[in-house]
Amino acid sequence: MPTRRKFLTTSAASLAALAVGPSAEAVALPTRPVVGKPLVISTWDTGLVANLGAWKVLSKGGRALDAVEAGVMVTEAEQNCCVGLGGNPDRDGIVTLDACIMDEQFNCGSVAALERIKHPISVARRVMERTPHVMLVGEGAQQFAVAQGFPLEPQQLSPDAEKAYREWLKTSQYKPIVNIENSGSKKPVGPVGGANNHDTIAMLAQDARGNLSGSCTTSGMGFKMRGRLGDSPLIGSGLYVDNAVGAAAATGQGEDVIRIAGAHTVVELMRQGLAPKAACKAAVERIAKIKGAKARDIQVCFIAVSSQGQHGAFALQKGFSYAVCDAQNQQQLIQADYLLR
Ligand code: SD4
Repeated sequence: MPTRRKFLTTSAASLAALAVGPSAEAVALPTRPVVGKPLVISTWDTGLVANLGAWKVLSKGGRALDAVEAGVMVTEAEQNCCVGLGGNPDRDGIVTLDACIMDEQFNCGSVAALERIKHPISVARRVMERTPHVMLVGEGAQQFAVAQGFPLEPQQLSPDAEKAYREWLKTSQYKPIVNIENSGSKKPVGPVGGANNHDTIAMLAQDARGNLSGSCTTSGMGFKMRGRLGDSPLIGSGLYVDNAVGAAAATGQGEDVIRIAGAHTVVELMRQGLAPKAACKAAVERIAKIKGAKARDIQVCFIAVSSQGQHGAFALQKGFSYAVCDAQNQQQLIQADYLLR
């Protein structure tokens, strides 16, 4: 492990202190390593609690696909979080959600611009498993979700989103904030610091059989144009899994992740022999080169896991953290290395 990385290792007990609402129930991690290599990593500090949801599946020998769905569902259900229906709306005041999921056999599913559904990740999985398609958007995605038995939630903003939207309406300027996730503009959630301000969670898992899967779910950039999609629901941009090579996922300025088909690029770089962190770094460098001086206005971050179970991450700017849970090290929040000094 590079010495520059600062590790924050927390026990399951101290993670209980992070608990917010019913979704953040503490899970006792096994005291002995589980046979094989279960591992889950996810973006930002909210990943710590989400990883526990995934760990419930992985620690019982469950499938990586089930783990990455269960893990991000924890965050989607969080009332006080920007991921899911608690997130910031588009500029018309409507929350629209994007999500995708991919398994170890190149099966994938996605929904985008989905309204009033609490668990877009589960709808994405249904698209994967129960339709001949990969992606459903907007009204069609919602119709499918309802037909599959997902309840329609009320169309209303969370108190925090309502407040943020009213504030935004004063200028109506679309100006994404670098590291909004860690800006502290919302209530701090616990001893790891940071703020409950995430609009996205991406998660990658490897199960005891060595199979990889990934998920990504978001309310997208706050106050975006109506109909705007970012990288998060796009297989190859926000998420990609090739079981023989590795898995990667992105968070940050979606437009710039899309420009380089980010997650797929990271996986292809691993295929060429780069370790996960080096592959993430090379992808970030590609974006920085494209953006030039404007790179300082954005944040882009990648996480990756190789088929051998190594993990790594890299960000354009300081301030990105990712959460890791494995049988050996228990829970860690790792401050990712970054390019712009
Ligand atoms: C998007 N990539 O919609 C998402 C936003 C994000 O941290 O990841 N923010 O562009």
